[in-house]
Amino acid sequence: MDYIVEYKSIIEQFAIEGKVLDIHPYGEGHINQTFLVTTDKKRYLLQKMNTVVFPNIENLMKNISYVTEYLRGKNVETLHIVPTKTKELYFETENTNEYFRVYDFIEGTITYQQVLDKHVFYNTGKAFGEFQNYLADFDASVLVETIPNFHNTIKRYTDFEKAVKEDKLGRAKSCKTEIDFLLDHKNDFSKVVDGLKNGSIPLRVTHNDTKLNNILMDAKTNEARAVIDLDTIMPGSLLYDFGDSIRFGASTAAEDEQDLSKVHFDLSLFEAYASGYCSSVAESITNKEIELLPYSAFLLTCECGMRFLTDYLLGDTYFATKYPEHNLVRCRTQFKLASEIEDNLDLMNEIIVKIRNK
Ligand code: ADP
Ligand code: GN1
Ligand code: MG
Repeated sequence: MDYIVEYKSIIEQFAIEGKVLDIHPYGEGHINQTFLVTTDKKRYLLQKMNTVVFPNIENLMKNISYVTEYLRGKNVETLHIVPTKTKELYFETENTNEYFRVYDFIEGTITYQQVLDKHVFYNTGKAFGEFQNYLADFDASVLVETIPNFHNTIKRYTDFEKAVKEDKLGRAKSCKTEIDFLLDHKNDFSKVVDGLKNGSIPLRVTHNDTKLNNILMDAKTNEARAVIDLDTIMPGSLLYDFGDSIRFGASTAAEDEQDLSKVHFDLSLFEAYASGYCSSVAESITNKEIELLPYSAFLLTCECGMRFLTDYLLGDTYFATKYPEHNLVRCRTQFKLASEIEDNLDLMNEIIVKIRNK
């Protein structure tokens, strides 16, 4: 596809500097379509937003605008929305109802798809913890819940059961082991939902999608520069953010590795991230949250696998996929990791106690 032909008229709706030289797909996100735009002056990130996932783009962009302005007010490096020439936060095409936004490309940074160095993961943990601190006094009432029940694992489980029952595409027979894994763990998914409900876990403003490729690291120093992908900033639990980082980053393989013998939960990566994270949130994290940090890694890994499996059963309508079994492959890595995490919960607890007593 000639991306310049396809998207030049779109990018020109925005208040960008310079003449467009190149446009091509960029990054490994599963939700939006992302393009790197190069002009003779600057680089930009153009995104076609996913309206299946985010039906209310106006509220979504208002959320991001509030959060980024707030962070900038604290001198924190963050996404910079490039408005349209008519000063809107996004552009909607006239006939096809496609929605686009543009950010400044944050130069001199790198995104990792896998942890190659423990110290980088420590830095990531520290940065996501700091991000939690920055959001601590953000007024949650201005935020619209962009995806209701996003991390409501119980609701996710009900959706999964429904997808199995309907089995629209006749795929359930090819994933019996994975379905059984979830049925066997049916009673293990409620601790955070219940804790939020009964008040034993505090409701905070959280990122909710803290995987490694949603943070930009400085290309020279490997220090964290900016937390990105702010689409899911909503009220939630700190445990969602911690658990999701571990599920993605503390694996020895990619999220879609087909050879499961390469996929393992790495306890030393867990320790690195937890050390960084706890060093940032030491003052604000509650005892209950500390107690549930290891469990949150298990929970979020199961939940993500459950979501991949549900999408596979429903015909891949949510996550971007590159081949027909892609969601099933992703689900398998998550369940392999979840089992190993489950086996390591005691050791993970000991690590957390050690970190806290340092
Ligand atoms: P998705 O919602 O599909 O995950 P993201 O917003 O995470 O999309 O963007 C996809 C990828 O694009 C990120 O993982 C990152 O590598 C890159 N990216 C996004 N925004 C920027 C930015 N402003 N500057 C540099 N890279 C970015
Ligand atoms: C999606 O948008 P992206 O690729 O950073 C998803 C997350 C999943 C993740 C799995 C809005 O994240 O919830 O954990 O894929 N984002 C949304 O890799 O659903
Ligand atoms: Mg992303």
